[in-house]
Amino acid sequence: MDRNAVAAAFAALEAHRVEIASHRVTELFTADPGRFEAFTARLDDLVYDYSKNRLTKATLGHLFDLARAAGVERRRSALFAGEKVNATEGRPALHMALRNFSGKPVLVDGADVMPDVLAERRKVAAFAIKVRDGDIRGARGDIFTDIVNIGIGGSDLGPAMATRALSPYGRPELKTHFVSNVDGADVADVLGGLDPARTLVIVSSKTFTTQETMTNAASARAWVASALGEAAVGDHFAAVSTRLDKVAAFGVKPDRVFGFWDWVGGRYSLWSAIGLSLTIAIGPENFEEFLRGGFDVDEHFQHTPLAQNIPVLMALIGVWHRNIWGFAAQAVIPYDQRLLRFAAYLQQLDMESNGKSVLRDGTPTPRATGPIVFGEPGTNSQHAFFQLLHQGTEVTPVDFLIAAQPTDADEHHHVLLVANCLAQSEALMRGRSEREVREILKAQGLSAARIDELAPHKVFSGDRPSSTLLYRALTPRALGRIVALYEHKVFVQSAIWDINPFDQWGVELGKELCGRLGPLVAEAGADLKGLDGSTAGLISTRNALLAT
Ligand code: G6Q
Repeated sequence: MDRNAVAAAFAALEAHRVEIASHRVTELFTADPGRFEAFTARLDDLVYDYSKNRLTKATLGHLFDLARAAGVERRRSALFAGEKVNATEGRPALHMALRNFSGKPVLVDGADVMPDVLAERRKVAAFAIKVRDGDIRGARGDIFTDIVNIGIGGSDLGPAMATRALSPYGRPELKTHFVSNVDGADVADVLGGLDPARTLVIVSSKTFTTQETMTNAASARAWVASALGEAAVGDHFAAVSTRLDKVAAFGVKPDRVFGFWDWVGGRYSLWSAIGLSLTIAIGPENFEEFLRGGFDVDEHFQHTPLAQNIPVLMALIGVWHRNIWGFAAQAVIPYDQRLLRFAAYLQQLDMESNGKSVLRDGTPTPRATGPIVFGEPGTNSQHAFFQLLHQGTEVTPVDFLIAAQPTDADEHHHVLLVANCLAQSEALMRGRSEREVREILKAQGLSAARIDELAPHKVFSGDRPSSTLLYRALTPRALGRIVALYEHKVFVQSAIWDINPFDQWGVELGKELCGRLGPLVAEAGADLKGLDGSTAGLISTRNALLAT
């Protein structure tokens, strides 16, 4: 990366912002009838419309200069070549190998990982088919009706998000549940409604040491053992991990242990055996379609020129908003109830990857990095936080996601859903001027005094940026594409900001302090000396509450 060239590209963008700040996006549409075509990019039936953002061809020119100065293409080559791009952990980030259908090898330390990847995928598929067909059953011979995935973070969010998203591809007689929180209410609420004789528990943990997962797995193990006997445990558990030694110690049968590799980061592991619960839910063929969607995007990302490259465009527009306009947050609003967990999934992908304050060389970042990501499906979010998006003092760019057609849902509902989605992005862009408000109120017959009173409250500034991802339907392949688009978007932004998106040291301190506080919380008379006043005070107060 040429830091001077990057600084110069940022300076050029700053100057350019001043030039275009006076143009409203609606004026840009009036001036250019071809704006929609010019500012959309396509990947098969998926369309990325970024025309409602305040930008022009000149803006894109400056952004591509920035991408080149930051060496985005070189970083992309390093990523796909298996270089140790995760330097602080000394690892490559090769989740793309898990969805590689090119037939070409993927090398890690000079060895092709594809034979192992394909063998593990076959093993997962065979196990999933046997569970779905009732060839693998519980200890008493019952067909499994419920699958419980126990995991957290990357070992939970991806499978939970995708299983919900692709529920029409599942079978009603086979339900999937997710337990993640160390809060005992989570495991109790899920297991409370299930019959242990018909339940298969999958313990998903890359490290097989994570406190939450190990605690929940032990509770689930005790639940099975107390209902069916200790000897039944092996028939009701499977595990996914990179630490096969630790899994064996837990007592899972060796042929029910599925592995992956340390070059797959937790938040990128949905494509690996961590997708076991999803594979059982939707079947191996649909899971492969999901993988193919990811591969479509890997090919697109590697071989499409920057100007039509969707993850590159998503990333650059994000940088334009974050660094040049200073917008601190990014909303993601799927108009799809089955993408209920998508924002949570994306929060981890984006905020754990790019929530960093030092460059790859350990020096402080000169500019803002990852935004705060949040969201909820539309239309529900319209009735909750959209007020702030339309009239609040913070401008928050929005990504809308919408399918052209419903999957297994009513057509009439879907027309209303699409209309709502488009109405919101239109409203954010157009706004409503005071003059328009006054005309409307006058036409309604309001008095001049009442119009004066109400008008300021009904004004919308407009020019609030949004992009829309439109795809034919939320199929496994479409979901694979959407997930991989965001993965590469986050990667491109990390390249521009020169940060390591593949580590997550920020989650370690709390874990370490929890290890120290655990015994102090557990033991009523523990010596609290050395703790800060608040922490010690809260422990003592809790003890007092427990004693009364
Ligand atoms: C993801 C993170 C983190 C991880 C969880 C679970 O990138 O590494 O969210 O997935 O902490 O870890 P285990 O899979 O090791 O239990």
